[in-house]
Amino acid sequence: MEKILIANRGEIACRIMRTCREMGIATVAVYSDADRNAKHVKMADEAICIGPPPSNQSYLIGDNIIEAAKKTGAQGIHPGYGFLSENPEFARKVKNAGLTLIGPSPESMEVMGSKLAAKNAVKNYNIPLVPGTEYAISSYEEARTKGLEIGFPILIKASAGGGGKGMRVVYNEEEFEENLQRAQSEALSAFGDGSVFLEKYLAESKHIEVQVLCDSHGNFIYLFERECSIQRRHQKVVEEAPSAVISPEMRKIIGNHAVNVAKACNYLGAGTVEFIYEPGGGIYFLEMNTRLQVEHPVTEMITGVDLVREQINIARGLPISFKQEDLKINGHAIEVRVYAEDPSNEFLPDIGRLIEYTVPVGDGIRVDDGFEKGDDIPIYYDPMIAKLIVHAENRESAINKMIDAIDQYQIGGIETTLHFCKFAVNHPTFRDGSFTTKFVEKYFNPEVLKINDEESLQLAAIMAAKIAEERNQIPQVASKPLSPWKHSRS
Ligand code: MV4
Repeated sequence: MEKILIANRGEIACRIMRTCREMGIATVAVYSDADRNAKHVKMADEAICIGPPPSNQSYLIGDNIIEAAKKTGAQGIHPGYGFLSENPEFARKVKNAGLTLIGPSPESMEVMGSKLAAKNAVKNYNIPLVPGTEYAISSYEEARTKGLEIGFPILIKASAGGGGKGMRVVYNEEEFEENLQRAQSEALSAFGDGSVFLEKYLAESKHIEVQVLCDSHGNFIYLFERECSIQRRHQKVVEEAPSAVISPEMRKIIGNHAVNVAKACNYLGAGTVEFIYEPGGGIYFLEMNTRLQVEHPVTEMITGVDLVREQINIARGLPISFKQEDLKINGHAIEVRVYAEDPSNEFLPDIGRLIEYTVPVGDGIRVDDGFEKGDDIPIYYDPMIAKLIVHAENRESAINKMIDAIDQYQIGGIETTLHFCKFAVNHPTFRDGSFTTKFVEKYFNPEVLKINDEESLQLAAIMAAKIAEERNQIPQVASKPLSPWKHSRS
């Protein structure tokens, strides 16, 4: 494999190209009309336009992407995350075109794409599952009988759902039947599959996931866990590795569970096995994500492994470059996601031009981004513009480094979630590790960010006074008025 097409955009396309370059592999970018001048296009050796801005007319058209690979002579396709990355049909088409998809087989994607099929696949491996049904509910009578056995609160989940889509919490029998019907019809219209199942709802729990790598030589390796409990509407905000609450003994146990889940679906490449952990209770397998994840850098920071390099070598038929015994956890890493959203305005996407953009620098600071100063943030895609990752010798130093890095990060022209991220990592509940997936709901309201705003206002007042002082000493030069803070949306 000497040339790889990256079937993605933004930070992840840039991230993948960085490793390709280090490996001496040529890169092909694909782009929509909205991304003509994007960073990932400039970074690539070659670039091909695959359609108009909406992703269902460009980044989601598998045939056009395969055509672009053939035309440029790329032998491999890296799908990144999102878009076509977990689409078994696309994986099959890539194979049939004589190309290599850097990812698992279409069969693995199919099994893990269905939560019920996934639960069935792991049956013989003694993997702990949340109390619930391992089959689709066919009638309310059946649901009621099973539900009373499980006990409220109950979570109704769509088998074909993912990332929190198609979930409904039921607190008592009275609201059960209506919620069941709603969940089934929502699942049918959203995924074309109305299958739903029941689980005991673990309200105050932690999201723990284990990174795995599997090669074609029978090696299955776990690269420890990440904790991603701080989420907002199923969008992760803060991720870290390792988790503050997983003991070394438990780490081994869940690592082995994760490897067994991967074995159960004949997995190949990089994957993530998701668990839910109830502190003081159990830890249970939820689902497997058959792609490279957004938060993979925190695992790279604590293990020293380049996951994209391993993915590419595995796709080439090479073995993983290390053994399980070679791995150890080095320090602590935290990632925050920088979204072009306004936390004080219900997190509405804030599009516009990056008129100021300076990334933090320093030892153990990594920024994975897909934009440059002067770029316009398009409205058509995910609003995540960058990931800020820090690595330090322990968790407390990592938190402090993150706060310092956030303070250094300068973004003007659009609102971002950076303030919100600072609020989260600086919160006592984050610092002491006791936070759960309820963190944002419990502790966040737009008022908490105003404290920061007042600080900035004070700072702005001091700076304004200083500038006025300088202007009295230096002859004034006429300049066009330009607000550095906000650009019109036109
Ligand atoms: C759960 C759960 C509690 N109990 N399952 C959400 C996404 C999907 N990957 C699995 N998810 C969850 N499954 C049981 N039985 C909690 C979550 C969950 C969550 C739920 C509500 C609000 C935010 C959440 C964040 C992470 C996980």
